[in-house]
Amino acid sequence: MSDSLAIPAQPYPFPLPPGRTALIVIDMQRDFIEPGGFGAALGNDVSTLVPAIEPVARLLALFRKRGWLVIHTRESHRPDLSDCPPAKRQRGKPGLRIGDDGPMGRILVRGEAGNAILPACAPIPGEIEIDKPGKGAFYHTDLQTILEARGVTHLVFAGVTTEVCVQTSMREANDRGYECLLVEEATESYFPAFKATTLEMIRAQGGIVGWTARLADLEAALA
Ligand code: C5J
Repeated sequence: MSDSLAIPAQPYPFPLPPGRTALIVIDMQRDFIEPGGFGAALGNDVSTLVPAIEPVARLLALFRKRGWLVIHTRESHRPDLSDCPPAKRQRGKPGLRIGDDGPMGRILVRGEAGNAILPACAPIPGEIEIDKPGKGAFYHTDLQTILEARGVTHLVFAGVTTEVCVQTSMREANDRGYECLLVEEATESYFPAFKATTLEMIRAQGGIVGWTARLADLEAALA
């Protein structure tokens, strides 16, 4: 692809075509990153996700500066929970289940305070916001229609958590023919070992799911 930039990445440089690349930021929500949300209700130490905030904000600045497409997702359910299968609501033994009242409103429900994206990573006018009832960004959403309408072929991924919603979305995108790059510092997991393993899984076997790159390398390539 002659008009593409070569981004230093693993397992080999990622070809980034400027007019056809979008940033997709997965679930940088209070429900996952702040105490009192869904992540904490599941017994996780939510502070493990905090290191992703600043790199995600830098990535947003990078794409905004160039006027490139930015998409944000939120894992969320309708207030009547009609899009939340019982298998999802009842899984595990959380302190609070999806739909229960928590300190930031109803857990993982659309429009509640806890469901919002953190101010540091919040969408600005013109950016696309996708509410998704599943882990994957394509499941029961119009993401693919939006990408096709814009002629997007390459996706740069960031967000939380690495091995759940980020990896699921990246695999969905890979199966749909998108070239996918995950920015290493701009994603975190409640389990550091899961993050490390997910990065390895993505880029193993010649990039079976996609590529991973350091934020500084992407910033330098786009400078
Ligand atoms: C989880 C997510 N971990 N956004 N959601 O349940 O990764």
